[in-house]
Amino acid sequence: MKYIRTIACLSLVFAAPGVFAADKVCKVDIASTDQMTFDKKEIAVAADCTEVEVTLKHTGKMPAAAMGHNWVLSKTADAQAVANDGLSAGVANDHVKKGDARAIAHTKIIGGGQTTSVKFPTSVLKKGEAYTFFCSFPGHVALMKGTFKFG
Ligand SMILES: [Cu+2]
Repeated sequence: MKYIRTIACLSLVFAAPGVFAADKVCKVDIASTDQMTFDKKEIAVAADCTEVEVTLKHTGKMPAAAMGHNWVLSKTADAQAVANDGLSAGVANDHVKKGDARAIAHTKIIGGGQTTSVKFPTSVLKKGEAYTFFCSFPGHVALMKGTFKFG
C-alpha cells in the first residue's frame, strides 16, 4: 500500500512541471501618437507563447474624440474590411463591429496620456498566417498598421 502511494506521489511530481511550464504570457508594448502613428511596424510573437498581452500607450495630448487610437488584430486579408465595418460601429463600440469574429483581439479606444491593454490566447493564431495589427479609428488604418507574426 505504501509502495503504491509513493508511485502516485512521484508521478504527480513529474507531471507538475509540464503543467506549469505550459503558461507563458508574452508582453508587447506599443505606443501611438498625435501624429497618427504607431512606434512599431512589426510585432513578432514566439511560438512558445501561450498568451499575448498587448499594452497600447497614447503618448500624445489630443483627446480620444479627435485622435483616438486602438489596437486591432486580424488576418491581413480581413484588415481593411474590419476597419471599414468599424467606421459605422462608432466610438461606443471602440470602432469594431459588435461580434466581429474577424477581429481576433482589440483594445478600447484611448486618447492622449492614456494606456490600455488586451490579452488573448495564441491558440486563436495559426503559425505562418499573415496577420496585421492596425488602428480602426476612422481614417487611421492607412497610416497606423503593421505586420504581426506568430511562430
Ligand atoms: Cu488611431
